[in-house]
Parts: sequence; C-alpha cells; structure tokens
Amino acid sequence: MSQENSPQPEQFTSGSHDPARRKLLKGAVNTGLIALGASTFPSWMMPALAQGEVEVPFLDVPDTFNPQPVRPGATHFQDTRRISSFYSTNDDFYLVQHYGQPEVDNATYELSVTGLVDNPLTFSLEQLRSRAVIEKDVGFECGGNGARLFHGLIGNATWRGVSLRDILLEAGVQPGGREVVFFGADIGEEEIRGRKVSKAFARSLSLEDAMNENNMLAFEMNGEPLPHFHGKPVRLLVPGFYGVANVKWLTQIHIQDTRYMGRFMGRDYVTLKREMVGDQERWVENSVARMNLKSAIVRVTRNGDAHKVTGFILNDGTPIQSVEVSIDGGPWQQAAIDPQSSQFSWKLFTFDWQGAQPGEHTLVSRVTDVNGRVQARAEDLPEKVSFWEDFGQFTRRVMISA
Ligand SMILES: Nc1nc2c(c(=O)[nH]1)N[C@H]1C(S)=C(S)[C@@H](COP(=O)(O)O)O[C@H]1N2
Ligand SMILES: [Mo]
Repeated sequence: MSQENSPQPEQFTSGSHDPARRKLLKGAVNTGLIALGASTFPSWMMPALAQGEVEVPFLDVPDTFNPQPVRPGATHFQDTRRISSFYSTNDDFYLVQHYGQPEVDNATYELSVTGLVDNPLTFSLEQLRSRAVIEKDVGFECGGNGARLFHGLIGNATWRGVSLRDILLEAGVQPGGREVVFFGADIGEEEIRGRKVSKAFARSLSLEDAMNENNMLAFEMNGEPLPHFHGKPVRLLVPGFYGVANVKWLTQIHIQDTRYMGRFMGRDYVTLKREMVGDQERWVENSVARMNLKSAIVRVTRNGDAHKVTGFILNDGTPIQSVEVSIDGGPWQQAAIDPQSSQFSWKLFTFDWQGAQPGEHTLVSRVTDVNGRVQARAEDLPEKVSFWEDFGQFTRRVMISA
C-alpha cells in the first residue's frame, strides 16, 4: 500500500496537494462491511441508526481510511459517515493546532487588550465570566478540510462567551486603528529567511470584521468549560469564517494601523488560484477567511427498501435557499434541511432516495443561497494549486446490495 493511500492528517499543512490524493482515492474500492456505529445522540432527525437501519458503504472510501480517537497533540477528524446529530460532541469535534496544545492555568489566565486603544485592558477569567453572556450555535471547518478526509475536519457546537465588540468598545479603538490581531498562548519556532524565531499562533481581522456583533470570546462549549484541546480557557469565535480564524488559548488582542502578516495570514492558509482581475487573467493569492458556500453528502443508510442520504451545508451565514441531490447524473431533487439549523450552525440535510436499485450509484449534492449563488462543480471553479478552500461539489459512490 502506498503511504498516500492512507490519509495523514498530521501532515495536511505540509503542502500536500489535492490532485495526487484524489487520483488514489478514485480507484479505491471498499469491499469490507462497515462496522455499525454504537453512538446514540439525541437528535431531531436521526438516531445514529434506527431499528433495522444499516449504513450503506461508500465505494470511494478506501479500506485504509482509518479515523482515530482523539490523541493529545494530534489532529483529529470526524468519521463523517457517522455524523448523526446536530451537535458534535466535544470529543468528536475536529482538532487542529500547529504548535501543540498549551496548558493555560485558569487561576493565572490573563487576556490583555493593547495597541491603539484609549484604555488598555486586562481581564482575568473571572472578570470575563462576569460580563453579559452571549450564546450561539456555530459550526465550522478547517480551511484545509477536503475530499481526502471526506470532509472530517468539521464540527458544530453551541458556545457561550462574551461579545468581542463590547470589549473593543470598552477599550476605545483610536482613529487609525485598522487591524485587530489575536494571539494564542501557543508558541512555535519558525525559520523565516534563514533565521529561527519564536512566534505565537496569531490571526487578524480588519477592524470592521472584528466589530461584527456575532464575534465571541468563548469559554463554554456544549455546556462545558472550553476543553483544553479546543483552547481552554478562552478562544475567539468568528462565525462564518474558516476554523483558522478562531484563535484558541487566546491571551492578547492588539490593535494596530497596519496589516498583520504572520504565517497563518500570509504564508499558510493562503489559496492560490487563477482568475480574472478586471479584464486580465492573473494568479491571485487570498488569505483564507469567510467560508465558501459548500455542501457534501456524508452518510447513506438503508432501512428495508428505504434509503436516506445525509449531508451538511456550511457557508458564511448567508441564508440558504435550497440544497439538492442528484443520483447517477439525474435531475436535481430537493433535500430537507434540519429545522434546528441557525445562521452560523452547520445545516444537516436529508434526502429520501426512492426506488434505489441494487448496484453501484453516484450521488452528489449542491447548495444554493438566497443570493442565487450555486455551489459549483469542482471542475468549474477557478484553477487552484493549493488545497485550501475545497468547496466544489463532492461526488460519492455507493453500492446498493440486492
Ligand atoms: N492558538 C491557536 N489557535 C488556533 C490554531 C492553532 O494552531 N493555535 N489552529 C486554528 C485552526 S487552523 C483551526 S482549523 C481551528 C480548529 O479549532 P478546533 O481544534 O477547536 O476544532 O483552530 C484555529 N485556532
Ligand atoms: Mo485549520
């Protein structure tokens, strides 16, 4: 077995490109039976498996695909074939961290607000917790999520915390403050132009984006104190943005008058694609920011003769018009969106597949938002050489047994 046949999520930021991996996945056939999930989460639409219900195997998932339980320091991705509830559990919600998982002590934790502000501020955890609390369902995926992990770098949770906007208003951003930088407690050694330097994980937002009332400094996830791996005790949440914006182990917010250029703004999480700039075709880089309009089918189950297709939608919070499924290249048919969905949650959808015949089939979904934007086929998107922002239509192959 070639090493590339088995996805290595730890290495997904090291510059692997989609095309090679995709080629390998295409040829793979899963002949084994899929073990039936034992999890039973309360859910609007789907107990993990209802009585008599079985998973239908995907032919596009190779036998070597082997999702692991959470391990300290490691990337974790969900087995999306088992997504069966609106909220991901804190353990199954994916994990990505580039400089390990620092231990931050709640008792000595401090968040500082510095730079171009009238009132520099510091908060203890207790002081943050005593502010007005906001609560929101927010789902997101890593900007590097994609087909090779069957879109497993994903999760949806209910979060509680305080308003970032209120804190910035209290600090009083001075005229000229343009950029808000968020630093984590995790520090890595980076070699930049031949020099080794210690750098904290950091991301920035324009002042306008930072002032959005949806942004939260979160200290609770699904009713529990924010778990260590997800950024204990406080993380930033920017609803509608890719995961990289949601700085974990947050310790400093700094307002400055220039662009912030760090590895995770300017070198990694940078998409390079070919597109029209005015009337010129150019190669263009962009820093991964708002989530693109995306849907994917992740699960197919069978109960007697009835087949159910399940998938998810993620985007920047623009309301969704519809999500549709096409079987074997046939007409687009409407799927049903989970009514628990809210603006920034993921949106699970289900489709009742009538009259599925024994044999091999292809299934694909596409989502449309209220502005008429339609999820494109991957081959219709601009040519792209980086694997960031994988949001084209995702065709699945299944085998229906007689
Ligand atoms: N401090 C810090 N925050 C971070 C990261 C990191 O490495 N360090 N990784 C980012 C990336 S790339 C992603 S996708 C999300 C993942 O959040 P999760 O592990 O809670 O799912 O955290 C973001 N916040
Ligand atoms: Mo990420």
